[in-house]
Amino acid sequence: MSSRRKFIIRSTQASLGILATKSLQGCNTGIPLSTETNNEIQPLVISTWKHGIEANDAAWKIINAGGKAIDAVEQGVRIPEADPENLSVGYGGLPDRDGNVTLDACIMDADGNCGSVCFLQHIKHPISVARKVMDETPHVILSGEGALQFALSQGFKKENLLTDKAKEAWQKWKVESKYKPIINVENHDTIGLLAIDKQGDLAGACTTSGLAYKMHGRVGDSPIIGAGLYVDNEVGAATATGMGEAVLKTLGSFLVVELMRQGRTPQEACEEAVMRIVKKQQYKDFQIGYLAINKKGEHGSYCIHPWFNYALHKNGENKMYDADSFIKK
Ligand code: SD4
Repeated sequence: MSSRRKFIIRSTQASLGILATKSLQGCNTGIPLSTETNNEIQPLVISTWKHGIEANDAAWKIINAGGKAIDAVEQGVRIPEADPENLSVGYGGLPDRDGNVTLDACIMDADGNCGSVCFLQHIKHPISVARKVMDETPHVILSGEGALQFALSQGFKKENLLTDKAKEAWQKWKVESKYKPIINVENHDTIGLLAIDKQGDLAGACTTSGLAYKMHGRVGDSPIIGAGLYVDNEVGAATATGMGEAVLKTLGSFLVVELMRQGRTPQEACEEAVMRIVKKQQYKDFQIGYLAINKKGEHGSYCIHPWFNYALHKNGENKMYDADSFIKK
């Protein structure tokens, strides 16, 4: 058996182990809170995948203290960005096929301001560079070398982001060099985090090392406003995870928010956005997961394949939930 294949199997087993542990810890299924209605402001934090629990905690500290959603989302996603064990975000992210860790991130606030960096190397916290793009420049997106130069000019430190663990995984991949994204495993763990603060304002952040072993220079959906993330303070917010190309082709997060504007619930909007992909693309080969919230504090989630999960911090609890899926378990 090839070492790449062994790696995939090991990854799958590890992930199943995580899922088993999660269900023992009381991971909830379905979308129990998504149909509730409430006229009062419901502060909340919601984010993709299991690393969302710690990210939500950091974001919630700010929300709970009366802080702004935009600060909460930035601080929240910095937690997985700094975690060397996390193979898909920031420091420790799996590299492209040439061994370079290249990062994508974006952030958006309640006033429609946004900032983004893509194809950024050597900076541990791309989300904070994206925030600086938003706050300190007249632009929305900076990329590659220009984004790096900007980050350095803002006092960010140049670092080696390729950890031994990620390097080892890449070296195993190189034995076969087959580009085949594995659903829910290895390639899919972007963090997208959405928040409502006590003033009722929304914000979102999305950050990733992108698809593992991608072509050098590839940019996914995560740093593209409207694709990986969108926030409209009158309506709601959405974020995406999974195969970025499919989200880019449908401008998924913008679509979800626009569907909510037309009266869909967050759940209905996420389902429709997934259906747009399912109808036209080879959906069996990849995963897409959407998360959405509206102004009322209702949320929704939907994915193509089972096992996309998310963390929701609301009403004093921070818990994992499994999203409903187009393909059933
Ligand atoms: C990308 N959407 O670069 C990202 C990858 C991802 O969970 O979300 N992984 O295509």
